[in-house]
Amino acid sequence: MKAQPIYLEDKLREIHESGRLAYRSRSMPTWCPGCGYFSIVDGLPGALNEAGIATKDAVVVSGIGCSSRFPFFVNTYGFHTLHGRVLPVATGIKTANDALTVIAVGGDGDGFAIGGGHVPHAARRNIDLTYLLFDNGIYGLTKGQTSPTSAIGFRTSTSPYENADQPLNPLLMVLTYGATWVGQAYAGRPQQLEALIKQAIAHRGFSYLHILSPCVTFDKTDRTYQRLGDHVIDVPTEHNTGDLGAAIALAMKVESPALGLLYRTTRPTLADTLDAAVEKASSKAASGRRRAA
Ligand SMILES: Cc1ncc(C[n+]2csc(CCOP(=O)(O)OP(=O)(O)O)c2C)c(N)n1
Ligand code: SF4
Ligand SMILES: [Mg+2]
Repeated sequence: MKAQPIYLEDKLREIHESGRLAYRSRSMPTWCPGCGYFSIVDGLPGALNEAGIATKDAVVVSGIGCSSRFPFFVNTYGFHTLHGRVLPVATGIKTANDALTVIAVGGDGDGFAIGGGHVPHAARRNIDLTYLLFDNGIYGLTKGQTSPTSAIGFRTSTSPYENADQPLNPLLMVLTYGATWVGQAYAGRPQQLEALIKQAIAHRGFSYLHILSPCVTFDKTDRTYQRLGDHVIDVPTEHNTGDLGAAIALAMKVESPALGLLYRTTRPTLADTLDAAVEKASSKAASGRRRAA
């Protein structure tokens, strides 16, 4: 079949008419040209637009890192917090106003080094948040040190003789922590990434999307587009997304990262648990008043 030409004017008209630009702020991203994060800053507006979530009803919360500059570049409410503290702040926002769509974003360092102690609790309490984890396997903002997800053998300024530390497996961790929606995407596959962000947001409960993303400035050897592109696979069609054991087995295949939805289940959220506690306390107080009368 003959390839059809794509005209810039048509593409621009299509983008303007889609409505997704309403979710982009006037601040242009300050990331290095080619950084994987550009796919995510395009994907989240597309997903929010498709889902019909108004900009005033969404809050994007971040920690500190190149990834955590994200709230500046989207036209929603935003909160650029402290390094590693994205989840506690996001939890507070969601608990104060359950009507908001709260999206937590940040890097592998932010989420699994300094902030690593918060992830299990957000997952086990099933807080109705979406956590987009931008995993470039490096500390980008501070100019290229090893992170908890850096590969063995990776050379950086802090591992000049090759990194010898076993990397964490965040997917495996969140699955065992009790996350109720777990998926993986790759910045080099922007359409799939956008569709997965949309699904993650639609899930009621703690949804975790692990996004593999190259740092083109400080990593010329390991997590490059070339290498990731050669290794990623799709979640097999026969995979049962309700089977935790099967999801764990897939998450352990780190040599060929599986893209798509790994696991989904339903459980009461933190808001449900708090509402039930309020209900119990009110009926106890009412029966106390009846006894006193
Ligand atoms: C309390 C504290 N410790 C350390 C730092 C320095 N610091 C800023 S960002 C960062 C790591 C960023 O890496 P990551 O979260 O993976 O984000 P990326 O830049 O790769 O997107 C560090 C160590 C800081 N800002 N605050
Ligand atoms: S340093 Fe790396 S992670 Fe940071 S903006 Fe540049 S390419 Fe992206
Ligand atoms: Mg990083």
